[in-house]
Amino acid sequence: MIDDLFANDDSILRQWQEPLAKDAVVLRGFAYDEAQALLQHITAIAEAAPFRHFVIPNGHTMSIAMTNCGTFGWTSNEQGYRYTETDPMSGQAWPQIPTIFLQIAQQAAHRAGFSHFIPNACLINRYHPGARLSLHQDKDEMDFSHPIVSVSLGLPATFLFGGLQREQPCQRVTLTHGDIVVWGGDSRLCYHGVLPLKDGIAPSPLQDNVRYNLTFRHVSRH
Ligand code: MD3
Ligand code: FE
Repeated sequence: MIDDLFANDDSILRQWQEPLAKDAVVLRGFAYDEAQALLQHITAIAEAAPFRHFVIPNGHTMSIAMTNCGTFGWTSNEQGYRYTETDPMSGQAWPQIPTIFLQIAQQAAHRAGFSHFIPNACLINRYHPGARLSLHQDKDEMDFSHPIVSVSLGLPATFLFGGLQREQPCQRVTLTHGDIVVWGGDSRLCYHGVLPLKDGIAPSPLQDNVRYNLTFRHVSRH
């Protein structure tokens, strides 16, 4: 009997939830089975819209590399940050969000209690060892009623999750291959960041010391 119940699918044993704060939850292992397909799509997206290191308004160049898919893509230069409908490198529209990306984002949002999440932007961050993301808020989407769904792939990272003010203390959360985090409601404008990536050997089929993070967003037309 027990054997029958678990014969064909033990994903229930590899997936659990960790509440982080009000309206924020880690869905451990939730994208693990789809990880290879997601990585193949990232490779294809990067062929059309290559990863690049943006310059930010203080003149520094980001240590993480980024690209996007969706109607809107996040971009930066010395003038400021903004979402654009075309890749400034090519002048072309960003690649479409693959169906499997949309399905995973929607399903994760649903599990976290956000029932009608339809992202129109997917920012893809690439971290090599030493790359980091300093403490910030995500405010460029304009409408904060939609959650953000994040998918981690490859090497693990230490994620910092703070409060609504920069000075508030941060929780440290390790995000590993296949983990999803959903942030909405009261957590949507919390400060957050990523510590410098430690060196390591990423899981197969990533033959590289790399971490990818997908963030699904709903951007309102400005
Ligand atoms: C908490 N990326 O792209 S994802 C970003 O791992 C970003 O690459 C990080 O922060 C990364 O903006 C963290 C998790 C995340 C994303 C958005 C949030 C956490 C968030 C918005 C509000 C609160
Ligand atoms: Fe962020």
